[in-house]
Amino acid sequence: MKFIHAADIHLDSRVVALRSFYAQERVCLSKLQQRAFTSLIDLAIDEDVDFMLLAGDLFDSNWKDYGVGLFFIQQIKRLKCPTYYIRGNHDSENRLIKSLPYPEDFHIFDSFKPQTMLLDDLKLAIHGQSYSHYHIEEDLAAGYPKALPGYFNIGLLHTSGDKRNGELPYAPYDGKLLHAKGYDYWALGHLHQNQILSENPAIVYSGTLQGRHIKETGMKGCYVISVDEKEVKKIAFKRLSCLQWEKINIEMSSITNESEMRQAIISGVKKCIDGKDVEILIVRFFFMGENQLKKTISENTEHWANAIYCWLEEISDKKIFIEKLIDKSTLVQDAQKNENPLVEHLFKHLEEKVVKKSILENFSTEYAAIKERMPKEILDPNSENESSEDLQSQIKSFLEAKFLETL
Ligand SMILES: [Mn+2]
Repeated sequence: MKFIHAADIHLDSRVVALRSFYAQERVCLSKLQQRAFTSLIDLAIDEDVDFMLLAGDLFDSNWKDYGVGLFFIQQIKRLKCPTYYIRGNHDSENRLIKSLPYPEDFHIFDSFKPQTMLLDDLKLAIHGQSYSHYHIEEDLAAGYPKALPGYFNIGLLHTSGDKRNGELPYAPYDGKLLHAKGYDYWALGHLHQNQILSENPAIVYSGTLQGRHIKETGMKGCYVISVDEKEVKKIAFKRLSCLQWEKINIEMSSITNESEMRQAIISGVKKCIDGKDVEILIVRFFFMGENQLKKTISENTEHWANAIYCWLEEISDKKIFIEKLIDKSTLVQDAQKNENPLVEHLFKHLEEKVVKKSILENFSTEYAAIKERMPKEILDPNSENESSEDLQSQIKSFLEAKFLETL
């Protein structure tokens, strides 16, 4: 017997994460989500699995139109095997208002009590419970029945993890109790990173099919599980993502010119793509350590971003995008200047993620010029706008020079 365990597909999520400022071409991430799902169905057909499990968050929220539902049904109908699905927090019963008639072989678990579905010819029992609403704080697994003797028992569960790891918001389970149920395989959903928590019984998070933002780095996909004589023989990870998010650190202490920067960038990117079948790579670069260059990276982000695009053209025909450049390096001369306690005090305020209006206004002429070019949300101290960090760093360098002149 062979089956697929997938979860957290978030099929309808509108993913716009790339800043068009840098990118020469925009990537339509939602189309790529659909491609990853098509690959999942292709895999199920190629592997000739007996059934497929979807452990929640198949959809991100109520569909904005029926397009995503029709796409899903068209794909799921290609399968020659049944699919078993529990709703998670994102696609809980009260959140998905729109619906379509699903194929007969697509089975959804109840949300008001645990339910067991049997496939007698495979001697298979699947236990599960859907989410009725977004926040389920109770331990759903505690209510699941004991393993059915003589059957291969699977628990389908959408959960943020083991209670013993602290306060967890979504149906946390008790690890001991999970073992005590006597199941053979626990198919978990909710965490987007694939991981095998235990082998006997198998307790497994499949992760998402494809990362949607920079917090979801690395390869994503699903597991194909082979069972023989009611025993799990193999849990094989299959990559399904066509795009990959990565974070790359560039150590600035050994870079003294552009050519060395080029080498560092190229070798960092090569490590991410060499030997991997990545079609699209989206990178966030972090510049760390002591900056030997005359200027900070953030003083000339546009130049560096475009220089990186030129270097990447040389090494790969893959599509590589810069998600963001984050400068955490310190200029060597900065370190000397900062010995002045007054300057240090000023910088401390600026680094507090809030542009202190009162301080800035002491430099009213210079500040007025910057302010003109500043997006409104940056000036709002409650804003969480991501570009504010870059901008603050630019302001910091500019003010540093001006401030030292006045001493
Ligand atoms: Mn979830």
